[in-house]
Amino acid sequence: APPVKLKANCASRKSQNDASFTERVIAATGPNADRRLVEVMPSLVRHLHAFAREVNLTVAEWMAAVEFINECGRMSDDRRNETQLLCDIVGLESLVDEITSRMLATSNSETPSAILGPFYRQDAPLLPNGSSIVQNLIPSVPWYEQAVASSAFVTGRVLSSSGVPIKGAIVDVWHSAPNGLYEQQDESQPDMNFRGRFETDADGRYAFYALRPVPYPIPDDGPAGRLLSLLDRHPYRPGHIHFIVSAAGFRALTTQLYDEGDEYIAKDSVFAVKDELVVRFAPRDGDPDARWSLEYDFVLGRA
Ligand code: MBD
Ligand code: FE
Repeated sequence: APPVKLKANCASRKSQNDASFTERVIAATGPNADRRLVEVMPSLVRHLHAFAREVNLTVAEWMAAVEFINECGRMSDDRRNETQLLCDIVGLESLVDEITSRMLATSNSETPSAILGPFYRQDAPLLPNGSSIVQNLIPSVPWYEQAVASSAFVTGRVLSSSGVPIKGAIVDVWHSAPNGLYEQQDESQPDMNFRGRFETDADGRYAFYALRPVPYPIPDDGPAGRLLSLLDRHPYRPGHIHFIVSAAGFRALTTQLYDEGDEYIAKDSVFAVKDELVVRFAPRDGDPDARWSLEYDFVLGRA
C-alpha cells in the first residue's frame, strides 16, 4: 500500500492566532447579555488579543501576570488597594478620571479633576472655617520643626461656572504627614489627622490651616512597587493636597493641588498633575499659626 501522506502541519489548519478567532470569541456573546458589556467587551477582547499577538506573549509570561494580579488582590483591604495602585502607575486611573470629567463637563471653566487615590476616608470631622486639620502638633512629634516651618493657611471660594459663590458647599480635604504617610498608614498619628471638612460661608468661602505638602513615595513594598523597580521607575508623587468639593445641584469635584516648586511636579509616579492645579504658596506675615498662605477658588459644574 502507498504510504499515508501526512497533511502539512500548519498551512490549512484553523489557527487561534488570527482575526477570525478573535471575532469568534466576541460572537459567543448571547442575546441576553448585559448592554454595556455588549458595548465594551468586543473592544476589550480585540485589544487583549492584539496585545498578546504583538508581543508574542508566552504561557509563562501570561501566568506570571495572572499571579501578579492575584497578589494585588490578596494584598488589598480597606486600608490598602494594591490593584488600584497598579492601575495608577500605568496611568489608568488618571485616564479614566479625565475621560469621565470631560464627558460630564457642562462648561470649560470648571476646575479640572484629579484622581481620588487610595487614601480617602469618608466622615472626616466637620470643622469650623479657620480651624486646623493638624492634630496634636507638640514638640515631641518627630517632625515638629518641619510642620511648623510648613504651616499654611489655605482659603478660597467655591464658585459656579458663571462665577457665582456657592454657600453651603463642603470642602473635604486630606493630605499626608511630613513623614509622607497618611494617618491610616501610620500608627503614631491620631485618627483623622490631616483630614477635615469645611462648609463655605455666604461668600462661598472656605478656610483652614494645614501643612505645605511634601513629596512622598507611594507604597512600594508590594507588587506595584516591584513593577516600578523592574521598569527602573521611582515611586514618588509630588506633594499634594486632596480635595472633594461638593454642593447641592453641582457635580462633586475630586481634585488635588500641587506645590509649584516641588521637584516631582513633572514626574509624578501616578501621572495626575495638571497645570491648572499647580499652585504657589506665598509667605505669610503676622500669623503665629502659619508661615505660608494659599488662595485657591474651585469652580463646580452643574449636576
Ligand atoms: C497617593 O497618595 C495618591 O494620592 C495617589 C493618587 C496614588 C497613590 C498614593
Ligand atoms: Fe495622595
